[in-house]
Amino acid sequence: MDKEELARILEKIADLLELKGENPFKVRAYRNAAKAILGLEKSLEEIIREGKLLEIEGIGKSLADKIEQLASKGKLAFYEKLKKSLPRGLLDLMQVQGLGPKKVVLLYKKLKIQSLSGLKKACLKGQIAKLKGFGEKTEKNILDSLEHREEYQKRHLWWDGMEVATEILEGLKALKEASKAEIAGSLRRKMETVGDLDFVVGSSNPKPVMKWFTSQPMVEKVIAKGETKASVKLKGGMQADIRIVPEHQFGFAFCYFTGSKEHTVKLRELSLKKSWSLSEYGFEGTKKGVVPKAFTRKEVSEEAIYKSLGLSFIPPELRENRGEFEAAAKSEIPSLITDADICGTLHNHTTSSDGRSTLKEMIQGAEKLKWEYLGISDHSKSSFQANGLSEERLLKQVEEIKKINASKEFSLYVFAGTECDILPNGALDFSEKTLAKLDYVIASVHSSLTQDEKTMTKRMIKAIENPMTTILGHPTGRLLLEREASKVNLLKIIDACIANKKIIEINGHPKRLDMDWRFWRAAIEKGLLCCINTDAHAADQHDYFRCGVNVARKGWIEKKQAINTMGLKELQQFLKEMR
Ligand code: DGT
Ligand code: CA
Ligand code: CA
Ligand code: ZN
Repeated sequence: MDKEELARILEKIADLLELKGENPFKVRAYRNAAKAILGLEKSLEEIIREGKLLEIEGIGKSLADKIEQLASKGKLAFYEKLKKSLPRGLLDLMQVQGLGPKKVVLLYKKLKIQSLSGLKKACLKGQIAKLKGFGEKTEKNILDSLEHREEYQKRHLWWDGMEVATEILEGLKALKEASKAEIAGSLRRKMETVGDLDFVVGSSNPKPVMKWFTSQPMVEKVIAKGETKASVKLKGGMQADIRIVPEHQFGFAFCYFTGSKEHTVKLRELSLKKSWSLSEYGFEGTKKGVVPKAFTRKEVSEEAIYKSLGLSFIPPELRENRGEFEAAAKSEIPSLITDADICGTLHNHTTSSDGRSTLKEMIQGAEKLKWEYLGISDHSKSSFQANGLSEERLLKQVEEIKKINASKEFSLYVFAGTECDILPNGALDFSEKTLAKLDYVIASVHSSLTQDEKTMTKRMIKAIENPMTTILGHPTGRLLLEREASKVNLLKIIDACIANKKIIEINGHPKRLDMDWRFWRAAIEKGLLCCINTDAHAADQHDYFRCGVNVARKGWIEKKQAINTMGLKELQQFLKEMR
């Protein structure tokens, strides 16, 4: 068992104990243990062997024994018994936003609700609103939350999809019968979430390719299988589609299955203007038009397809029918930012707040990417759930960073910053005097996320107008497939940032991708700059910058529009001028 799995079980035990109304200290001990174990660098075996469990606050002999049993046997009688003592669905109910253990127990006792479907039925009948302590607003929120959950379950984060798809792609590429194999669909377009994974293969011998795809170890069930197309359900719940085409049709199929649907519909319209009919197989002549020889029976690249329609190449990220055709017709497709343009990131946490890697580990992780700098931005004091830093601890960290820079121990430079809470009234969590001692300030909302749009917008604009603010962090607070965005007028926020010469972050954490790519093109045209960050909470999360770059590319952003493409000297000067 690995640490993550163990921590998950400990959290479940805590949930169950809470449902049973157990002593809060006991419940907290399990939650603390889960968090503490995740935070330790060593493997679970080492932690146990070295007796580190007992050093964790709140872990006594009996809890340590249970953890050891779980770790060694993968099972725990206490946990099995606990699970059996309560209806299974109650834990699911705990996942619904706004339902804590007390409310879940009440719903069970009063209305015998013990499943998500039961909860939905009761909402639709208006039974929840009538319960004491619930009311109509709560009922509406529960119903919304249930509906979102259903939507969330149909999709996956791009990062997770990519991890699975990369493995499958490697398998396909290794087949000698597959002369070409690529990832298509929303994954290739770098959408923030994906419904399924799409593969296109060029092959003159599809049979063995199909056989491998439908019987690879990751497949749980074959949903559909023909000679050239198939759909499978993978272990872990994702679905994957494959299309195998003759090699010379690969370019057309690749383009068609990359989509988006809106984009390919427009491509087809443009083809018809030339009197050609476009499909996944190629151009076909119509009554009025004949397809030039160059497009038949010979391999045609995507570039050539766009060129034949009078368009410059459209990068997959822009294929959403949101102005890319007009730009491509005028050869005005921007040269989009790339991973290689990034010189460092500024939104990073350490063990001083809720990160899992120490300051030095975070730096070492960033060095592997050959960055020139890294900015540290731990949480501020009001984020007590994230162990936010007091003024005193923050200033100590600033000193530590100064020492590290002076020591030349690392090849990259460390900026001292903070992720400062924007309090419910729009004030920042630290005084101006304290903030002035930092290289930069990321201002973010972490509390009162459900304020109404007007209040939230005003609150954030106040923070943007604060002269100490440098960057606005994750503007909507959304957690993809988990929590909806806060209500905020982003157009007003963008204008306020431009007027006050402030930066908006592209938070590249796979769950956030906030501000959303759909807002960036217009914002950039008005003069807004972005900073591509990762919100890394561990040294192995620096790689999330790739997700941030995805968002930037989907937002038509070029290198010069992201401040962290500047070299060290230039960025130092830039940040100084912003203070
Ligand atoms: P997803 O899976 O919901 O994240 O989104 P996509 O874009 O990957 O959609 P998917 O997997 O249904 O299909 C992949 C691509 O295949 C899609 O982007 C465009 C093309 N495609 C699929 N169905 C149609 C269709 O009915 N008409 C057209 N024009 N293209 C289609
Ligand atoms: Ca798809
Ligand atoms: Ca598909
Ligand atoms: Zn944050």
